[in-house]
Amino acid sequence: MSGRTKQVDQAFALAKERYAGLGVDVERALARLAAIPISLHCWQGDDVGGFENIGAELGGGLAVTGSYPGKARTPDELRGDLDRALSLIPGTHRINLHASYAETGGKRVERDALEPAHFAGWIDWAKNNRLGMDFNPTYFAHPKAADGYTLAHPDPAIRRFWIDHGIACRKIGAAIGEALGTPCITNVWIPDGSKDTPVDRKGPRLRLAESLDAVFAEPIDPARNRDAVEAKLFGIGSESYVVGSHEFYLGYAIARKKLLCLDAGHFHPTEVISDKVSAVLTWLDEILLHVSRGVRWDSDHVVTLTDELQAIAQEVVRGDDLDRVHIGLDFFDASINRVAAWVVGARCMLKALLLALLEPTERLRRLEAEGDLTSRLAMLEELKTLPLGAVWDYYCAKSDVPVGPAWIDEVKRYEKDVLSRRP
Ligand code: RNT
Ligand code: ZN
Repeated sequence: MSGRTKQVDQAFALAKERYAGLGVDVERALARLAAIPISLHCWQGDDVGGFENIGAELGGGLAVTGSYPGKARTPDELRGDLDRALSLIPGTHRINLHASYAETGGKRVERDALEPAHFAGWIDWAKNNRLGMDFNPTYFAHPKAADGYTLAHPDPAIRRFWIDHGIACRKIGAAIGEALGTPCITNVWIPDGSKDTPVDRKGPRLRLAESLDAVFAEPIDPARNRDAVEAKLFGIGSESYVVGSHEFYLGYAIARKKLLCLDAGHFHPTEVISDKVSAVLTWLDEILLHVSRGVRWDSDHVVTLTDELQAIAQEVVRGDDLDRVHIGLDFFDASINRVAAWVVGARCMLKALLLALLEPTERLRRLEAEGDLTSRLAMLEELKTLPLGAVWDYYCAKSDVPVGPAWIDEVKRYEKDVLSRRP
């Protein structure tokens, strides 16, 4: 066990007693935590670049700022960086891949012609590392998306191209799920929208519904692939109107039995997805989360242990919905070490889940039911300073990943030996 010291063990033993005093079974919480996969988004490793080299701007309202050295330039580099990040995150996780990360052996393959074979490198790697994998069609960074419209485009030929891309991606998703023995969540997000006030808000939405129906026409075994749709409030260049808004996709997901993807940055700044989890799960079987951190806007900052992150984890755990909520990360920061960004975000997500799993929820529920709102408030605040850190350290040690800030040294070493040698 890396980093398992007498100090870690002793602190854990004391913490365990402390939690037991509140009726919390720490070992059970850790066993549950170990079973929760976090889907690590490949695009943090190369600033959403992908490997197509078609010279198109990122577009789609996506913007990555910063120029920290060492970004991955090839699939092998990206997988190497992911390997390093995963070695610093306790538990068994998943990788979230975009279609633009296909390996086409130097040949130009159009997005509507992509096949599972173009992802064989990723699938083999995931298999060897016992990772599950999720997938996303890429509806941006492409000449046919340059005017900001894809599945809702007024030109039927452009729509057809993007429908075929969606169809190809679901087949790739199914192949991934089949190969890895765990369903692939294939998430559709499109940038379609308009910078200034449109006259026709209805037409594009009707076209989007029709295009989505065409993408999803072929039934696929949910044991292999499950479809998700991701809404958004606004983007750079789509400030006044987004075709795939929250109401649009919530309705679509319910009507067509799809997963709804809730991205933490895709709502009004005072709106939170933690409150939406139980609301949408009343009507949907499963959802996908894109856990992100907006700062003043949908800025996609690295996820940290904020109140909202804790609230998201609480909602999933308190609702006993861990098997209905798929947790993925979605942020991109090029101003810091990119491997560290993954590790910070994933470790924070796991800490938030552990915090929720260590909560004496039954006791809190009882106080609430009895109308003792004074004790509920007081208890919730007392819980915040319980020895979570001692339990987390022990979990890291037991999972063979560095305890506490020791992982930073590992990333620094990797930066010196590997990342800094990338021109
Ligand atoms: C964009 C969406 C989407 C992307 C990724 C790269 O606003 O959040 O999920 O971040 O597909
Ligand atoms: Zn997202």
